Amino acid sequence: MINHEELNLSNHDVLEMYRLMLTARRVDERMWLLNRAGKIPFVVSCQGQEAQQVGAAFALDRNKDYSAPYYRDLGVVLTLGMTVKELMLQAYAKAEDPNSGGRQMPGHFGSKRLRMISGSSPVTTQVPHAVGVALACQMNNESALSFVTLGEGSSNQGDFHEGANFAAVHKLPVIIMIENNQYAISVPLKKQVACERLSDRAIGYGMYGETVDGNNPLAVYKVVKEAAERARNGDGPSLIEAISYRLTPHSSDDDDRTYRSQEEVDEAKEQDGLKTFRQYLFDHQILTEAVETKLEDEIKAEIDEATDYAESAPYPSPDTLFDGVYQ
Ligand SMILES: Cc1ncc(C[n+]2csc(CCOP(=O)(O)OP(=O)(O)O)c2C)c(N)n1
Ligand SMILES: [Mg+2]
Repeated sequence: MINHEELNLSNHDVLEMYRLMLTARRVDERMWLLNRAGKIPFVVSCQGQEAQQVGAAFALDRNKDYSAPYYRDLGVVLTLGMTVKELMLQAYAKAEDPNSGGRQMPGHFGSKRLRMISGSSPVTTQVPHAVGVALACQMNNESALSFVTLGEGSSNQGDFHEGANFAAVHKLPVIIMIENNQYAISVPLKKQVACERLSDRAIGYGMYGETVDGNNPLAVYKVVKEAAERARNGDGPSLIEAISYRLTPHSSDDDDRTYRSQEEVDEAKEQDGLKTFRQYLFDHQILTEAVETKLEDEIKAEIDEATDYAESAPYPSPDTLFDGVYQ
């Protein structure tokens, strides 16, 4: 594995990366429990994708860049500053949910405070939106960039092509990251695309493209950091493909046993970035059993508190039903 010191990341930085990855995983696991207990309506998981999400978001300027995350991006939004309490308020669809006041489905992130633009359910619509934000950055001479993610299946839709083409023509400061988790619901990668690497599509648009191991947060950090430098230097957009594997069913309403084998999932679990990065940190004596126990305890306490808070928080009042809706 690439060494964090070569990337100018301190021991503290990589432990923080791991804390964010672990928090995303534990929040996700709690949401499944709450869903199966009938307390929250829906879960769409980040499990298996935390490494690429945290690695990428860690490479952004968290004080000025804009983002348009997609529904699995728990790791991205936590890294950018969304709190566990805010995520639980969203999962319970409570009035205080800052993403949409309890109106959107879970996983539709948005935060004015964090410069995160609100997403829609039709997949890939966030790409032209993020490209528009990058155009605004360019027109306003801002040094900020725009970061957008999507699934590999969604990269076959027209919105992706239109956004990518426009971004390359105008050399816009945008990073488009495809989170290739090898499935689009029940459709495996080989039935989605014929090209070898999704980043090869960058050639057709005239932009930089690179494929990276999405299970390795340091490798993803490196390519996103370089893409951010290109964007800020006026060298235009980048298309990054981060490869990992979706460890859970598509959502809490899906049964993946109908289209893939348990052996395949078990094999992918061996490559899980959370597991391999944990080992990396142990090998470098950054993580010890004592540090890990403390980390797990702190995360559990934070999730418990957020769950209790969200569970007892009020739902939006029916009087506000038409707020924010064009009539
Ligand atoms: C335009 C549109 N078509 C179909 C859907 C239904 N849908 C939701 S997620 C999804 C699969 C997307 O797969 P992928 O892009 O690989 O992302 P993943 O869920 O694997 O992260 C589909 C077809 C949708 N939300 N929007
Ligand atoms: Mg996918």
